[in-house]
Amino acid sequence: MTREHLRSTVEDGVAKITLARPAVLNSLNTAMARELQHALDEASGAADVRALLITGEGRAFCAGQDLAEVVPPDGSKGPELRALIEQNYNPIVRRLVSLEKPIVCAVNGVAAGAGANLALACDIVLASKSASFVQAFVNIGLIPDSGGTYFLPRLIGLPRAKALMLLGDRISAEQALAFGMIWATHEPEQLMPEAEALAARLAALPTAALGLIKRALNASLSSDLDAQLDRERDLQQLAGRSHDYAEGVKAFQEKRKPRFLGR
Ligand code: T3D
Repeated sequence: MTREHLRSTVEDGVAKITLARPAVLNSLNTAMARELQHALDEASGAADVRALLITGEGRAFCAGQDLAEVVPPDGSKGPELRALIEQNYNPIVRRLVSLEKPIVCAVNGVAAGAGANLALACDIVLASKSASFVQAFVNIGLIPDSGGTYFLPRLIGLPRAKALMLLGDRISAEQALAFGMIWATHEPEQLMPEAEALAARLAALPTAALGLIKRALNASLSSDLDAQLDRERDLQQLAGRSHDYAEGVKAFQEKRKPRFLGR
């Protein structure tokens, strides 16, 4: 598939996806949303990909929906946002969450609206100290989508999520870190080296186990303890059948570093 609005490369087990519409702060139009869905599918299916890294080109990570694309309401009937969300955004969020490989998000600049929430759907979020996050939806009369009302209260608690979403204020990456919304911040010039090193580290880990960890944690958000204990038991059974489990134990016994193959 020809990609106009993003770049994707695979190197040393890491698929790097760069949102690339910098003139409009990498805001998502339909073509770009489809390209991102496709890039995630490709990375999911590629045996040589063991971790993903998502970032943006230029001074922004992603400014959410491309507001030049949506049809302004004519007063009587608004645009079909239900279809837009179902076709463009929800498939991306579902892929990010269900993809059984670790996804690092390097937030290089402002992350607004759906752009902020796509970042939060990734597994480990790093941000440049110059980056910022804004639940911009309310500023244009919308409600947060792309999983924001699911992820944000779970990440930072209801009081903070409510204030951020009701007010639409822009917060710094440092504030997001203090809230527990993201994993780490880095100086702008250090962000990509740190993100690449982290993705490379994840790509060398036992990929099957990482996928099962994601599956267990996703389910834990809506499970009770009994269901989660059962789930852990069943997923551990699967992990225990992997090559990497045998290798991990053998390496431990032989007092050497394991060589995980990702299966
Ligand atoms: O269809 C639907 O709306 C439903 C789907 C909803 C999902 C959503 O994501 S809704 C939320 C959509 N996003 C926004 O409302 C964010 C809009 N942008 C901003 O609030 C600000 O641009 C930022 C806070 C992100 C950054 O501010 P700042 O001051 O750093 O940059 P700027 O000057 O506002 O923007 C720079 C350029 O990018 C500018 O173009 P220009 O004047 O240089 O030609 C601006 O128009 C453009 N831009 C920024 N965001 C978008 C955009 N163009 C199209 N769509 C955008 N979202």
